[in-house]
Amino acid sequence: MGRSGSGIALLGALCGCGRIGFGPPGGDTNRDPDAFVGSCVGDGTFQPQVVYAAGGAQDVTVGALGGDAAPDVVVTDILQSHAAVLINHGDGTFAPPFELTTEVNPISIDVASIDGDSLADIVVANSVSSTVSVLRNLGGNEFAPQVTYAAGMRPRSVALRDLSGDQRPDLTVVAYDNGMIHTRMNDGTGAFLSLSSDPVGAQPLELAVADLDQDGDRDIVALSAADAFIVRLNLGGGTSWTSTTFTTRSSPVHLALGDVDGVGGPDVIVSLGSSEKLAVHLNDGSGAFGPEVLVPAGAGPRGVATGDFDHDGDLDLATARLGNDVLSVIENRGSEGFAPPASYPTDSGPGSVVAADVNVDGALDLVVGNVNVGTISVFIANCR
Ligand SMILES: [Ca+2]
Ligand SMILES: [Ca+2]
Ligand SMILES: [Ca+2]
Ligand SMILES: [Ca+2]
Repeated sequence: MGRSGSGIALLGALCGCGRIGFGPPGGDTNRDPDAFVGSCVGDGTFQPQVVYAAGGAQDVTVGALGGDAAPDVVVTDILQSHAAVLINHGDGTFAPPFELTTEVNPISIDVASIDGDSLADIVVANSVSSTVSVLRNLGGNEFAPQVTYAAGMRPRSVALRDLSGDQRPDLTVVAYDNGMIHTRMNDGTGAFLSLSSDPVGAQPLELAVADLDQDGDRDIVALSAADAFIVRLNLGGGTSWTSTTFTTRSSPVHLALGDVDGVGGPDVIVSLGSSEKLAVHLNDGSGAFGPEVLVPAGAGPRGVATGDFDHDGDLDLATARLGNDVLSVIENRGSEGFAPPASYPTDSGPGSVVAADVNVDGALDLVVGNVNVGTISVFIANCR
């Protein structure tokens, strides 16, 4: 990785917010670089990809599906209408996938335990069917047949996160065709209640959930194809919300949240599909976001992940670059801004990326979904 290259100190110039660059999170013990449990201190670089056939890879995520600490991988196959699970052997290598039937055009996936046990369950948004499939994990790599719920017109992105505060994850989708956000609350047993609906801007592409105003409950960001993102602040209980629209640059395609400057809570990171940039919008601490700071990423960025890959206490960025068949890792250099991207070859058509410590050695690894060929690329972190 080009640690000796010139940093890109552009935040002060473009953001106008009075900071020179992305500073380290001073005093933030939650991100203490010594707070890992394994023996590996990542150096910010990665081994070459290890490719696994997955049957499809429209979207990829990770979760504790197998009951141990090693994250397993779940993908959706948008053409064959199934999800597929790749169980981690425990060392960051993966068993062949097994398939779980969904409805038509599963486009987005998330995992969490919906019923309070230790096994993560799966939810999938089915675009053409306009439903969400819930796939309950029975243990032993067995899943119950899908239970489906109506989910608006062409749901595009799904999240499984607690919004009400009862520690049971609730179901939220954004529906592309009619610009709505829909939520179904978890009844406490893993079943979902009636559909609530609110406008969320034209052609919503993706949603992400985090506590944006740092008041203890989870809020929502929805990315709109109309060059904007919509911030919905939870006023309590997940039933009453404020909604504010922020403008970003053209051709937004994917969204991530992460506190890249170490202050003010989670910031918004948007990948700009037809440019060579990521747009970072800093959170002022109240869930309001500043103008974009453009971070060079290389051509055609799609999915974005955040993580402290070099263990220096700040969040770095990774993006799957669909047109170039590479994963780019972008080091956060604190007050010097972001380093030029370091790129690693993937399989054909990388569209999504997720960070997780798949070999359980203490350093975050990266898993990329390659949509053209239905494979995943696993990048194991190098240790210092
Ligand atoms: Ca909140
Ligand atoms: Ca921040
Ligand atoms: Ca870092
Ligand atoms: Ca690792």
